[in-house]
Amino acid sequence: MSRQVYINGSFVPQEQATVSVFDHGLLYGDGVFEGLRSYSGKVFRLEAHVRRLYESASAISLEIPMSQAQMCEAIDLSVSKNGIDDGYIRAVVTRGVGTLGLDPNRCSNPQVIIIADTIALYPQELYDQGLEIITSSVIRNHPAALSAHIKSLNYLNNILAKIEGLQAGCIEALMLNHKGEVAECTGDNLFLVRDGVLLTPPLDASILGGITRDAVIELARGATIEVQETALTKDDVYSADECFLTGTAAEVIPVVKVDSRLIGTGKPGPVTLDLKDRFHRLARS
Ligand code: PXG
Repeated sequence: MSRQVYINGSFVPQEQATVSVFDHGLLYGDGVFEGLRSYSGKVFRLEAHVRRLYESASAISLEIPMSQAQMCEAIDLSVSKNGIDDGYIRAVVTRGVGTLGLDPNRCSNPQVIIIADTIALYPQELYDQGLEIITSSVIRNHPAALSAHIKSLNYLNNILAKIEGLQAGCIEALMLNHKGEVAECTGDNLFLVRDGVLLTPPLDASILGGITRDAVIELARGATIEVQETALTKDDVYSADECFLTGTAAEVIPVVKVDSRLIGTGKPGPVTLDLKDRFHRLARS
């Protein structure tokens, strides 16, 4: 189905929604993005996603030529115009057209693009039985090279880890940071359960501060589950009672095997299933 794509203030059929080959988003991955989700036509935590988009842009000195409120409106409008109920929305801001050189100051017209589409969900079986993942040999970018907090159009760090995961037959792969600590997966944050306590790497462990991660931490605390944001090692993962991932597309998904080792009983655990249900209800409330 042809979508109406928002591009720089207008909606155009997707076939006409194009960017220049001189756009630095294409030439250098110079830009930022967000992936959002709508449930029954309402975007989940829209303001938080838009805030993160603007923070990413600010971190790369990219000025988005509209306010956060206008961006929220444009995202809502993209969902309603396309008649999307349960969908996935991609908001992209590129540096715009420049020269064949790096200088971002030669780019003057950031491109603001919003695509609202249906969502391709992971098969139900993976939620029921849990995922198997591997640890990738590709570490997360050093924070002094490219902060994991910036959701930039350059996702090669994650894509290289994803390729390694896929080659091993896994749809997700765990990435460590430059200190050898657990960071996150290629497009999802990671949680463990140990002795009834929920553990997840802190924001300074080279992770993206996931919106789903925030929601799950709030839900756990609301359910009087203790949460600790703390540095974790691969051994903490292997010896955990439970493990799960969080992300906009995946929501909460159990992990039952890491690097061929069974986690806990090898079946999704009770805390994971409880939080998965709580998140499912929150997102659809
Ligand atoms: N870490 C990384 C590196 C991410 O890209 C998350 C964690 C989870 O964050 P949220 O805010 O979604 O809870 C992400 C975001 C995809 C896809 O198509 C997924 C993300 C980004 C881009 C594409 O699966 N996940």
